[in-house]
Amino acid sequence: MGDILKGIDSPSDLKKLHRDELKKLANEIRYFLIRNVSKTGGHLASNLGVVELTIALHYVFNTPKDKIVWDVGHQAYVHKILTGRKDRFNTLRQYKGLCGFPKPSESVYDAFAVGHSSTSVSAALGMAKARDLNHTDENIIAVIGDGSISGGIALEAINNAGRSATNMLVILNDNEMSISKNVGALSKHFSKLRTDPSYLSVKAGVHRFFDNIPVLGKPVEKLVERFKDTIKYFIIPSAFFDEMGFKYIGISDGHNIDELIDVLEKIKNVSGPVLLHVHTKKGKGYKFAEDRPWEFHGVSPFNVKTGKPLKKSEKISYSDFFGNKLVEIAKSNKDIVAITAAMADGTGLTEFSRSYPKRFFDVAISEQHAVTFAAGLAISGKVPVFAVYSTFLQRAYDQIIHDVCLQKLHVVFAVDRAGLVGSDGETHQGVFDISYLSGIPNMTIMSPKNGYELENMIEFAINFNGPIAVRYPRGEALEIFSDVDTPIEYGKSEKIFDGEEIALIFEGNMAKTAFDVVSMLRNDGYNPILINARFIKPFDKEMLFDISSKCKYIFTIEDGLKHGGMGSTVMEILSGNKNSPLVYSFGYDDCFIEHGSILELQKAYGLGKDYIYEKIKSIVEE
Ligand SMILES: Cc1ncc(C[n+]2csc(CCOP(=O)(O)OP(=O)(O)O)c2C)c(N)n1
Repeated sequence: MGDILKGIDSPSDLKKLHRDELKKLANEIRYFLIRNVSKTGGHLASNLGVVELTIALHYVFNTPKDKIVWDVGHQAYVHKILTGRKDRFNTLRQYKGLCGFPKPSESVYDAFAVGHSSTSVSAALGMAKARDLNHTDENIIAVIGDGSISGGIALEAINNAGRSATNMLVILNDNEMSISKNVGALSKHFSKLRTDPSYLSVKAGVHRFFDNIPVLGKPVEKLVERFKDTIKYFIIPSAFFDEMGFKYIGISDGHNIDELIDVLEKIKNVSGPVLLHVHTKKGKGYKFAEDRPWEFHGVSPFNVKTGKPLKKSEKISYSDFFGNKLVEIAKSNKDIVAITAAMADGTGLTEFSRSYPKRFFDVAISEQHAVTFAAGLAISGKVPVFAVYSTFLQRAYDQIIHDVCLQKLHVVFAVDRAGLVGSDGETHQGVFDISYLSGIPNMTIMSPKNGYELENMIEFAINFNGPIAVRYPRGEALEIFSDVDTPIEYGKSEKIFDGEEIALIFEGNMAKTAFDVVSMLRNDGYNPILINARFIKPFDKEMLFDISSKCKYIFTIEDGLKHGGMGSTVMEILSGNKNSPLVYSFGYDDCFIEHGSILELQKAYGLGKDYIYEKIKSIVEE
């Protein structure tokens, strides 16, 4: 750790440094970030891009009294390092270690819990309104990226904030990137602001800006002159933000600490909503991340010298199985269109986007829009496939109900990262989708036991007619039961082993665990039936009534919440049935699940195979 960084245990230590030392500190932080993230994995490129901005914010503002609300929060590592957590930084994203996102229960410096995008302006406006009602005087700052600002909720908040007289600062961290290159009209507007000389009317801009600032008053001209002297700085109009009621100020060089500190000092006391547009480089200071920022957005442990991952898996991920199959089917079925909300790489759609650019839509971070857009495509005869992570689809709940399911439209939801995802933690664990999708009329939900079954399910979903979701987990696809390949029939499960007395019904990703538990029970002389549910909705009632007549015990195992999950469905179907077997469901309790490795978390939260085996034995032998 560098000498200056060693001495920083809180922002008050930072404030004692001279400006020259801040630049050295920025270098030390970059070195520290690269070294640590190369071991723990995490979000590297976005953090390298905000080193100077974060230093300047903590230098100028008084946190934790002043509140910094990070959008998404994946770029808050530097903030964590400066706010007393550098010594635990080697535990980042590990079980019981530091969370990879801001978390108020971890530190008073984390003003708001986050992990999903586009919430910062709303939360900051709420805090600002509460401050006004409380007659206190803290500053409220939202830091939002050019990717996240296109999310519907962010635009709703800007619309609301821009017409209130509330003091708040929104910093637009414009690095021209979402995870991949940013897309959309707003992104184009930002690029125009950065590059179009006709927008750079410095003098007029300076006058316009300060003429509008009540607290600064006179002598405006003198101030303007000083301002221009101290900062090499353009003040240019943004039609969009101006019209939305913000005092827009930009564009500031996000890697020039002096400039950032000067501008933040100046606008700190400006009244009303202000937007500061900062231009940064994603991956700044680490060549590999600057060259390929999308690869260093979220990384697994890597070799610092080569930029290459330490472990390269030979196995194919579920996302790849999905993406490859879709490319193949789309060759003959020209109605297939694919949609992503800024996650083409993560969801396995990159090849599709190259093969069928006209049938591929990156709609930017806008999951709600993506679903209703898909509904529009479906009602017009196309077969839209929306590939989306389980937790990000939560954003679009009403769109799924109101725009897709109500009209029984054929939209395919490829629900990636379903089940535990591990180190991203609470905000990203995909444990809710079975519960939130099951309760919607007309929705079908499937879950594959391995990569090959995922391919068959995608084909089935494409040829289906109606809303249909296929949920599958993060990472390498299971290969288990690859020799068991019965054709998929609507609403039918697949019997893997016949047996007696005990039945285990698993969903998708729990195939391996269920198989291991069955093997352990067999060693004890039991002969359990093993069922692959395949369809979580509609659930296979015929199979259920059949095994109910043969078994004394039915155990369900799912990578999701118990509440409203597959086990609940089984109990509901059997409720009121005389002589029903004892039903016990394995899944997650009613709680949020922290970060850690998937195996650690499964063990800690009741889905480890040993726990399941012991529990089954204790019930059966009672
Ligand atoms: C609702 C939601 N959708 C998708 C994501 C996944 N995601 C995390 S960061 C990110 C890109 C954000 O881009 P930007 O705001 O410009 O920040 P940058 O990483 O470029 O600093 C995306 C798509 C998310 N966190 N939340």
